[in-house]
Parts: sequence; C-alpha cells; structure tokens
Amino acid sequence: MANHEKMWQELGLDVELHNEVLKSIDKTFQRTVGAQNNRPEGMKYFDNVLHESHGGRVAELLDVKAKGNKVIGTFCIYVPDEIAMAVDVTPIALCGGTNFSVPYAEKMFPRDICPLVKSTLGLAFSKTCPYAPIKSMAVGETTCDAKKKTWEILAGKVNFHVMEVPQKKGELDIKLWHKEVREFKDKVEGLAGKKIESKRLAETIKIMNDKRRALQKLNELRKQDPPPISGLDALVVMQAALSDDPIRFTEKLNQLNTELEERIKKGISPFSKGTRRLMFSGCPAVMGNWKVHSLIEKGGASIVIDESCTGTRYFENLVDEKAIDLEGQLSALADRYMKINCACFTPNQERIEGLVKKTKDYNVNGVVQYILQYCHGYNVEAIRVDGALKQANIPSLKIETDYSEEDIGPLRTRIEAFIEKLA
Ligand code: BJ8
Repeated sequence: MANHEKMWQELGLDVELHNEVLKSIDKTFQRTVGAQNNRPEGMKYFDNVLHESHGGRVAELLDVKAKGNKVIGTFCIYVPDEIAMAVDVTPIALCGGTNFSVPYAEKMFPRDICPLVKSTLGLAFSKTCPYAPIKSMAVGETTCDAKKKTWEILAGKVNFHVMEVPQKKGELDIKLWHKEVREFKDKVEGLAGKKIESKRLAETIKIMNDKRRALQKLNELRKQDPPPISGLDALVVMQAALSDDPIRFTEKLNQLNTELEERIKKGISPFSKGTRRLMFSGCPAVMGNWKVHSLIEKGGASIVIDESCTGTRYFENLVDEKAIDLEGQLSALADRYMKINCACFTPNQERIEGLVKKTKDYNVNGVVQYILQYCHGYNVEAIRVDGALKQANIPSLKIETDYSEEDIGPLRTRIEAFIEKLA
C-alpha cells in the first residue's frame, strides 16, 4: 500500500488518517475473512479487490480520467450502471462499511441514522475516501429518509443528481421510474459530452447481464450440501462486485465457479455435510462489514444465500436483451431495475414471496434478518417477513446492529442459541 501514498497525497487525502482507516479495515478482515479455513484458491483475487479498493482500483480510475472519461459515485443498486458505461462513464459504489469513519459523520449528522449512511459520509468528511475527489458527479436516490435528506446537504458541495425511486409499483410509479431512467441518461450524456448509441448500450447491457449470470451461477453452487464456499467468502465476492471492473470481475468469477464445481465433485467444503443452512436477509453488508456473517459461521452454521443488496437483489433479474432500439433498451433497463424489492416499497409483497421461495430453493433451516440500526424500512418490514416465515415453518432471528464491535458478545450468544435450536 505504501506505494500509493503519493497518489493519496495528490488526491488531497489525509494520508495519516487514511492509513489508520486501512489498518482498521484490514484488522477486521484478518479476524473474520482471513481467519477462515479451507478457502477456494480463487478467493485470492477477490480478497485482493477489497485490499486494492483504495489503491490499485483508484489508480485505474485515475487512468480513466486521464483518458478524458468520467467517474461517478453511486450509493444504491437502483442506479443503472449500463447507461453510464455506454458513454464511457465509470460508476463506482461509495457505500461505507467501516465503523472507523462513523464518528466523523456524527460531528455534523444526527447519531440516530443508519451506520451505512454515517460510515459513507464519515469517509468523505475525514478526507479518507479516495473516490470523493475523483468523481465528477454523485448519484443519490430517494430510497430512505436518511439518504434523501443527506443528498440535500451534499448537493451544495458536489455535483449531485438524485433519482426518484418510487415507493409503490402502480402504473403511475412505473411511468415515473421510466422518466427517471431517461433523465439519468440525459445527465450522464451531458457529463460525458456524447450521446448514447444503441449498439454500445447493447454491449454494456450484455456486460452487466454476464456479471449477473456469473453471480447467479455462484449462488446455484451454494445450493449444494455442504456448499463449496462459505457465506463469508460469497459476501466478499459480492462486495468486490460493487467496485471491480465488471468484465474482469466476471472472468475471475467464472474461474472461481469452475473451481467450486471441482470442489463439489471432490467433496471439498469449509463445512461438513448436514451443517445448518441459513439465509441472511435484509440490509446490505458492504465492504468493511463482515461482522454478522463471521459470527454466524463461527457459530457453526453456513450462510447459503443472501437476500440483500449484497446478494440476490443485485443479480437476480436480467435486463431483457431483445430490444433493438434505444427506447426499447431504456424501457427494458427501467423494467429490470424496478424489479428490485427494496423495503422502501409499499406494499413489498414481491420481496416477501420471493424470500419464502428462496428458503425452499436453498433448503435453509433458518433465516437471520439483518437490520442496520435505524433502518426503519427493513426493521418494520421484518414483522411481515417473520410472519411469512412462521407460516412456512422457518425459524427466524432478527438482529439489529451497527458497525461497532460493542455488541459482539451478546450477538454471539443469541446467534449460537438460534443455531442450536434449528432442526
Ligand atoms: S435498494 S437496501 S442499496 S436503499 S440500510 S441507507 S435503506 S436506512 S442501503 Fe439500500 Fe438501495 Fe434499498 Fe438496497 Fe437507508 Fe436502510 Fe440505511 Fe439502506
């Protein structure tokens, strides 16, 4: 990492503090991801993506800029990457998963908002986010109150665009979303100084669909008993998906999938057959945040599916590739992104039905509902999720937590007691 110090200095980062952030994230990584046994060889690449997210990847983005192209920062998986990529604009996810930066946000923001928002802002405010000075625009959305009010404050400081994600899925809401997707297109075209061509958009749609297909395949392999990969490693792959170059990512994931198929044939797994199988469901666990996955798997169960934005919500639906003109492609994109079932929607029946179906598809013994503190959408929706799981005879445990390590002891006790009770 030391060789990147000059780059960080030139980006205006607080290099000393930034080194502390990296040390803190690495310590957590070693204690959780790094402490696992029997990991697939192919995980080395994805570990490296996380390690280089503030180093090599930043250097790549600086190269993008040096070629005259733009980088944009995003905070949510509703932003259609394909559209930005079609005008050579590189999207990069900015969500923070480290507790280290939270106090820097709390100097200005209320303490009682979700840790994901605070961690992200704290990295920017403390001059430890290398992407902040690189991006030409940030794209927010209206998925929750904490986010949408935050954008108002950031909009005064950086070039900011907000996409309105509707809260219902009626006819008018769908129309609104289609308009938002087209407005986003106009915005990135303006930024790039060029118009989207249908041929190039077809290519970027295929790039992102290929990435989703590789992630779908990885998750198919997790259906095995025992799964060939831990839930914690599958999470690392997902976290890497949000920051890596998509073509390279897909290539490496396809290689990992081949290795996992071999492991299945040879009966190699981090778990023994019959290990209790859990679904992780709810809020996303972005880079830096491995706490609950690690506690569950150290507690003796395996996570075999993530029903979250660092899981199925990111890859389960493909964009229809049949459209041949720009209008048709934009509609296909809007339709695909509208299928993401975030708890910001009401009612959110599709999420609940899909979640119950997945418990069967992945043959899970129980569900851990993961709620980031102060995330009211997922927290209140947990009541309906719990009700639907009870009807399906699936035990569930709701965990409300932040990024700190203060609650690790009580969490461990609750998780282990839950796993012990599973049939
Ligand atoms: S589509 S889950 S990535 S909004 S956890 S900031 S909702 S208070 S991250 Fe999310 Fe998009 Fe939805 Fe997915 Fe707000 Fe909740 Fe915090 Fe959240």
